Amino acid sequence: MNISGKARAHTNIALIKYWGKANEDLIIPMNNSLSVTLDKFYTETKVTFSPDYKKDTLILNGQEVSEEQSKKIYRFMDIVRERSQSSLHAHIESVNYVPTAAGLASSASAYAALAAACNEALDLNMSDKDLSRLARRGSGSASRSIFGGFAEWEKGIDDETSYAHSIESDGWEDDLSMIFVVINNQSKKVSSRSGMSHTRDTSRFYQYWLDHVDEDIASVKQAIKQKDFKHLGEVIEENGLRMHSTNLGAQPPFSYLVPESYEVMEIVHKCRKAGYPCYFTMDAGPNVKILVEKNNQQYIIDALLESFNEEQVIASDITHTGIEIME
Ligand code: 2P0
Repeated sequence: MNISGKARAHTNIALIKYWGKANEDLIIPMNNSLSVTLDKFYTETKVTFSPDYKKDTLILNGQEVSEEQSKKIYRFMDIVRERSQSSLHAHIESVNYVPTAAGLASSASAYAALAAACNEALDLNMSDKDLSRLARRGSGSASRSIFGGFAEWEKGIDDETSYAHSIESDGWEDDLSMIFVVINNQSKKVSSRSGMSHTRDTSRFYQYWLDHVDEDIASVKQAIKQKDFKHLGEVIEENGLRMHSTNLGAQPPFSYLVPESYEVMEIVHKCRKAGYPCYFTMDAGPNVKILVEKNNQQYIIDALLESFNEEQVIASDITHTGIEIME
């Protein structure tokens, strides 16, 4: 007998960043984080369990993934088996819907979709909170992709207490969008997992980061309540830069940002000066994401297109939709 489930999860971008783990095995973060969930980028995953399967297999975008590259997935499936007291292995088919060549595939949508598909297949009847806890075990940021709109991941102190929830926003996200500027660079990538671990362990600026992140979370929540875009933007821009500065304080230091990243930041500053509020944030790579009010979106896009080509500039709405069960 085969049992299967299929789910879709959207990716999310942190406005207040998760950077550093208190527990590497359980993926408990050092600080709370807060994100928006994007309409345009998502993952659809079908999982089928069967006594006929002797191991887990993963097909990603139509291609079988090697055992070497599936280790995180195997570990995650072991957690699912333990949680569901099942010994069945699974065949997983996953498709990432991201613009071609954009390189924006995300472990956040991947593990959120996989957690929800397993929940469906194995009839686990998990609440959103428990789904968030499960998705977190695959990748920390996946805990937030269970929810649409704004979501906060409460760091908690253990597996039980570390999960995300949505933040009431009175539909404000409908007025906002995010513009991605895709910067292709050749430099060797430091994974977010190793980057955050190295920074937590060695950065001279890391304690400063921890000392100020709760204030940032509180400020963002207040800005959402008051629908105060300027306040929101100023806080998220500062928080993102502060995260990147912790990497500069690591020993040895490193940076995800490249000259084109700074070029985009400069364009954002110019747009603001011209009276079009918009604010940037960057993650574990050189791409820049710009939060903007929808009515100003086109102005910012036009400004970016003076320096970047059309494939590099992609706008996405923020979606209300959290995890979706598909069949
Ligand atoms: C975030 N990032 O809050 C931060 C900001 C990147 C920069 O979460 O080790 O793939 O799997 O828990 O979730 C990316 O890290 O890391 C990330 P793991 P994850 O979105």
